[in-house]
Amino acid sequence: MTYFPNVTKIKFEGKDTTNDFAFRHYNPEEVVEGKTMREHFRFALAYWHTMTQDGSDPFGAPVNQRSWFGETEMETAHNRVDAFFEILEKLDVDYFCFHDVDIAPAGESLEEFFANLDEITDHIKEKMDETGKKLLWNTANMFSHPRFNNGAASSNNAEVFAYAAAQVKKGLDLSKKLGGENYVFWGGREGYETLLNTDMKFEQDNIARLFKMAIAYGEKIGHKPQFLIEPKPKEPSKHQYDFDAATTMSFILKHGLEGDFKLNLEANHATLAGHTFEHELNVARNFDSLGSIDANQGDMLLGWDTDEFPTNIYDTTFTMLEILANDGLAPGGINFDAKVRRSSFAMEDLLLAHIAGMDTFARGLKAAAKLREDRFFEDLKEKRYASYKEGIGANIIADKEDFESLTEYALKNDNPQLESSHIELVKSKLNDYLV
Ligand code: XLS
Ligand code: CA
Ligand code: CA
Repeated sequence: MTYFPNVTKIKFEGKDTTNDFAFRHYNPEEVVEGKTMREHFRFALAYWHTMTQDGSDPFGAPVNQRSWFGETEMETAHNRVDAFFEILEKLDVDYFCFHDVDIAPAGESLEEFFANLDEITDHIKEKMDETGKKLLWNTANMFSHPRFNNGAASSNNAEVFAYAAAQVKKGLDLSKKLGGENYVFWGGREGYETLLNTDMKFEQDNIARLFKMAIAYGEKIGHKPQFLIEPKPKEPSKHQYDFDAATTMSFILKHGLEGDFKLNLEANHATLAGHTFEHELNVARNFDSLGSIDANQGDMLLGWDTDEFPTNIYDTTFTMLEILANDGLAPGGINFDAKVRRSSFAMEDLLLAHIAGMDTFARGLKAAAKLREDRFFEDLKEKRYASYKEGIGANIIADKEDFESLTEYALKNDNPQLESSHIELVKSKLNDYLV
């Protein structure tokens, strides 16, 4: 049984190919800066957008044509596993990510949910052994069910905290079973509606409590994936505690979680927070905490999380510059947290959309590598900060000056001359690298 009978394994054919089911820029074996593209990207597919997203929106019914529905929920869940691994194989993608609820039906009780997860992950494990595909990360969906109305670890209700803990424990057990390399926490409901009834400090301390339990449990079972927190400023909650990279780092440092926890950054979440994605990546890198990324893009004209496939070369170039400067993402990777537009409802759009994303990242990588080879930004920044290379500047960064000595200097040199940035020229020259 195959779900994509008309598509064979997608290969690199170069930019002049007329075959839509081919990579035009992504060549997994091509070496850039000493590593193959496959090693640079560590691409992953998101189970939720690929297998369970149905194309519905707040105004309309499901539209996605999918051929994996069976007679029962469990039959559908098993069919999805087969179809998913076929997609991974055909796209030549090595990794995948999932929420617990994406892969198995919730059933009537937590016990039944866990039993369903065990059965489906047996199937996933078989497929992994057969194909060599790997789990980049899994996570617990602690935001969709009504019980999480007021949060999971940050809920005012202690029974919800216990339920969330049980879900994370199960997630770590499954991570161990499947050899997961990272484990993600995204707190969509970990935030608040109004301070009128909210003890923010209490709620945040409780989130840290749950995270410390996760570290302790990982140590206990001898399986500690890299823990990742995924920031997002809003949606579904109005105020989400993990607003952006900087806010999340202050939480990590305040609670002594550094070392065990890094960041999983998503492009569309960055723009929702009023930042560029490269800003978020740069902040994380400055804390030595860039763990993994969720690749997608938002829409400039829409103020919500549209999770579009990344097709903007400018953005992927800046993303790859940060990733190269980070010396890669491993054990993290690039997860396509992206969904096809509602009008792309055909089965094959799942493949075409990922091809588009992978090709756009390949172009970004090549442009970034060329910019680095030419020292485009290095030379520019070196020149811009040149005043710290000698004289008073060199003394400042060598911590040899103080207020008195600097005042003495300023009194004699009270007319600093600035140089123009020529920023339009820089942007115009940069464009030459992108086409
Ligand atoms: C939602 C988030 C979510 C996380 C995993 O906006 O992107 O999908 O990546 O829970
Ligand atoms: Ca995400
Ligand atoms: Ca998102």
